[in-house]
Amino acid sequence: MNPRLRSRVGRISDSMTQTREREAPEGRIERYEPKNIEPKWRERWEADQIYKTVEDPSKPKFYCLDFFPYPSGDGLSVGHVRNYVPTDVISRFYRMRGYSVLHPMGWDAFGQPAEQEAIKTGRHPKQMVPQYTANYHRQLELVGNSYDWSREINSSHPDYYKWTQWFFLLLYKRGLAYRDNAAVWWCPKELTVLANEEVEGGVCWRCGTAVVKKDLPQWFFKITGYADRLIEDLEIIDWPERIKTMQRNWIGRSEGVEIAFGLDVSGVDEKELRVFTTRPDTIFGVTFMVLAPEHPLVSKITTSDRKTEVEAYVEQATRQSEIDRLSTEREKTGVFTGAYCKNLLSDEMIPIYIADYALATYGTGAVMGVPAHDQRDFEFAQKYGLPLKVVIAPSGHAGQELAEAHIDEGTMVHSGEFDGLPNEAGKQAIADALEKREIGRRTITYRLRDWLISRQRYWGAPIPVVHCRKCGEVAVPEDQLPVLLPDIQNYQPSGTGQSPLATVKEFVSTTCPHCEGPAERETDTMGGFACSSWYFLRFTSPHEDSYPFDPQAMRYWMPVDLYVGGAEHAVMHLLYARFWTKVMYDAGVVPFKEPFHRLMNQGVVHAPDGLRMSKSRGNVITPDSVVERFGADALRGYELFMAPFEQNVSWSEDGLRGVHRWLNRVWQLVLEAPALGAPGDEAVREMRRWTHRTIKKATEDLERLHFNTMISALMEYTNFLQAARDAGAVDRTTWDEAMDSLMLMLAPPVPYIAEELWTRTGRAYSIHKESWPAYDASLAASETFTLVVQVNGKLRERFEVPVDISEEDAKDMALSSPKVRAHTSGKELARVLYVPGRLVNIVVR
Ligand code: ANZ
Ligand code: ZN
Repeated sequence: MNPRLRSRVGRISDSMTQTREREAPEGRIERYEPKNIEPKWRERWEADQIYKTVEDPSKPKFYCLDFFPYPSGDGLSVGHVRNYVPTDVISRFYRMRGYSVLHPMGWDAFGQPAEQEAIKTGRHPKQMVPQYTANYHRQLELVGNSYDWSREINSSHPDYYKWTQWFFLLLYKRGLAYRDNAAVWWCPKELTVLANEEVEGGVCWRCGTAVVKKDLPQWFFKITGYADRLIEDLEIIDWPERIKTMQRNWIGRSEGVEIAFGLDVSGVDEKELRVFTTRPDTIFGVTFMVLAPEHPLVSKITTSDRKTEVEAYVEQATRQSEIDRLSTEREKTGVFTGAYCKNLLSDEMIPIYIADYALATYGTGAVMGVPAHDQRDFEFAQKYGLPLKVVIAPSGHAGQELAEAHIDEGTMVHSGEFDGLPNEAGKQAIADALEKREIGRRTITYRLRDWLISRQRYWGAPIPVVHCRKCGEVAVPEDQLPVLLPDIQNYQPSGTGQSPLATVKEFVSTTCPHCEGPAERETDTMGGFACSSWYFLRFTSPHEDSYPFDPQAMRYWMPVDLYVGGAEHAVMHLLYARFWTKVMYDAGVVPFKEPFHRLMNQGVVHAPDGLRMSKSRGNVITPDSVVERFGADALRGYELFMAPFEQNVSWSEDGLRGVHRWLNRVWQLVLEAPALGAPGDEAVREMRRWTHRTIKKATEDLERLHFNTMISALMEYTNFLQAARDAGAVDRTTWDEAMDSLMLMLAPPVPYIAEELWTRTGRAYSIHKESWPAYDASLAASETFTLVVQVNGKLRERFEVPVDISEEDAKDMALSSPKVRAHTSGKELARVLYVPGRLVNIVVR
């Protein structure tokens, strides 16, 4: 909790103690008892279907979506609730403001996590999944979330995965799904393919056997074909900068040059060795060459006296994981092949080494070693006694001994005709020279690899392809979908590296859709990330059965306006879904390029001890236990109040109790009629000002997803009303206005108590069908000033803000304004300065 909030809570709980002492003896009013009201409303709302989606084309729409969960056997913790309650509050808020709101829920039920858990607990996933989803459903209803359950979807149902297969075919037809051999980890003892995560330090995590890389046919989606657009379109979406950066780095676009070095080894056909470099300006500083151990030239060029050593090195290197090999911490190792190549610009002969820090799958699999200007090369050269040649002079320090590589800018030296050029210009000059002599060409490489989608596993959507002896690979025609996942008892991985489906004769043998001759079905299934790459479309019309979605409904609802989930999905799901959407856009299936307009990552809730909640630590807090003791509203209120939405926080029982006490006070305040009379003008004005200011604050806070400050504003408002009531007479109109406003503002965050108080005070069921209260700007803005926002000295935005606005709020408002974001997004924030009472000055680079 930030210090500012803590001091507010301090004030609030002080006044709470006083109030409690005063109220205790009265006893006229029934106690606030969540257990007596929450189940009742839950049933009533459900029976009346008050949250059913209304698709009204005359209204603006708001599509508010949570990452659809994989329902695990442990059920939801209060950490998950931190994701689902805020989106529920937003959905309720937009509904009250007259929007058509789509707020659905469904289950990411296919894939490895479910299958793994089924194996562990000795059940069949088909029986296990419905139990788990039922429990999630129950818990989400318990906390009072307003989903339209008639739109519930489940990715493991045939009426869903039929369309996952349909999208596979769409990619296939567009040349974006293909089958190719890929090197995968293989355990020679268990005879099974292992995922990257299942290999630790070169051995199988289960049996400890040294693993090997094996070439097996696998299915891929060609996401690399979309690399540039996946980077470019980050500019048009409102996502956390952190996630955008992770995606950019994951795609890893590098502009550089591919350079040929001359090769003249007797008996070897290849006459050149190509490297990829982003630093052509350092070419005169090359003192060795490094090939990846898997490079196809290794076995050809190695001289006979080096063979034994080289083979031994290759053997152990291929067992290391890519992550280990790339680690900068690790000591560099390698071995000399005995062969040389020629630097065609300097005519020098360069010794060729192999080393595991060169990756076979990046660039050309070969690196030109420039120890003076690259740190990895520097360490390698130190270890193997290779010479250093400085070719970029650090300004003023030419010729000095280097303690580490000089990777920064400088002037070119010892580089022939290029001497004296600043190295940035030198990059271009050398690239030009290489291109002119046809020994190099400018090129772009990416870190991103094609998306490996096939799993030799049971619990997934079968890949809709058959293999025909005559026609080869044939796609299953759309009208034959779904390819049903057969019911089998032995669904465990087979140990042969093939999917368990391969043992099911009735499944495998089929006829070719093309020639009608005998054919065999593909037995691989799709990994779960295929299912989650389009589910947001399905929610727009989940019962449509002639197409993945109803195009009209899709056009009305999409794109998703607010998407909320954990940051751990930054480069998998969030990249895959963007890729599929672009493919759909190109195919004319959807009219937009990006599926999720705005993305937010909720903060993590840690256990009270500050550690991650986990079953093994036994520190998981469930919503069930909290609701049982304090009610769902206290749980919701506390989840919203505990910290800014995107900030991590530790669970605190005291914090929860504080919110519970506040709800008690609200209960008393609303139900205990004040002494009515004729107060003075000033008192009436003061109360109305508080009412309208609070509505304004709550409205703006919800628009900006500042749930914690919204709750604290409602707490302060409660304090004020209590004090005003206790101080003397209140007139009926002003009090009713205050009560209406208070309850209506409580409806999104704490829906049960809001409904109970609303109906108890004679207002008409249901408060959740009412409109959000409007505020009178002149009353609300009585004590405000115009806050000006500048970006790099230019005026970009103005706001009317309260005179006592905090520095933090002023900066937040400035930075979250769309007009300001248009000038800051994609750039680095160098400075944000607040001049109280005047302006926020933002400097970006
Ligand atoms: C010479 C050089 C000199 C390099 C220098 C850097 C600095 P990014 O920016 O990530 O794309 N490289 C090329 N292929 C590689 C491979 N298969 N495995 C490991 N490293 C490889 O990195 C590009 C740089 O990574 C390339 O530029 C190359 O080293 C190295 F002062 O070439 B450089
Ligand atoms: Zn055929």
